[in-house]
Amino acid sequence: MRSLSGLSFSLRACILGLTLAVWAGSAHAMPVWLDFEDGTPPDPVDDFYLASGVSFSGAEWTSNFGHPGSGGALGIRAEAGFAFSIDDAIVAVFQTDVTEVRVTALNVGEAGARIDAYDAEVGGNLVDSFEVVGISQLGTDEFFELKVLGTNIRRVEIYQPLETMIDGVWFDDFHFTLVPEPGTAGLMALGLGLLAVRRRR
Ligand SMILES: [Ca+2]
Ligand SMILES: [Ca+2]
Repeated sequence: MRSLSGLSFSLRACILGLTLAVWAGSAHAMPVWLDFEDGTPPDPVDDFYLASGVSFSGAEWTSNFGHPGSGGALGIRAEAGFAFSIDDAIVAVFQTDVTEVRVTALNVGEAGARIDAYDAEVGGNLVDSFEVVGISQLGTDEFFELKVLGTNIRRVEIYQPLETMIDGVWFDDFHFTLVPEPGTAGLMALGLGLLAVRRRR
């Protein structure tokens, strides 16, 4: 087998670039955590976290009222109110693909709480879903972490799957893991590879 030093400069640069591209794609998945402590109830969340890679619709800030499961003073709820259906779901659209989404659901009772993950900003295929139902009617102080996994999640919808008039829920601590755009990561890695080869000459 030929040694690496026997290969041409451009081939070495190419190998290094490809190696770095693989490394960048696997190692640079970026976890993001929104604690919702930086808003004002009852403002809509909308594009407040766009710089973090996500935009919301149908969501507004709420007090956590000190309930167990709270991460700090504030969380989010549906703009339709604490009790809401899929028609008024909280929708989060990600700027790039994400691999994992987690959110804490507070005071989950008989109407439950559910998260659906899709592979497109609108429509698309259902990638994963997670549903919980509380033990008591109102679910006071019952909280759960909802979690969905996939390779290409672009949107999640969060709602109460079972309709009742009085059991409300709200949410806190929204986590997701961003996957870097392959094009960007690959170009960056190729650039780094060429720089590394130049420095070695
Ligand atoms: Ca919080
Ligand atoms: Ca409830």
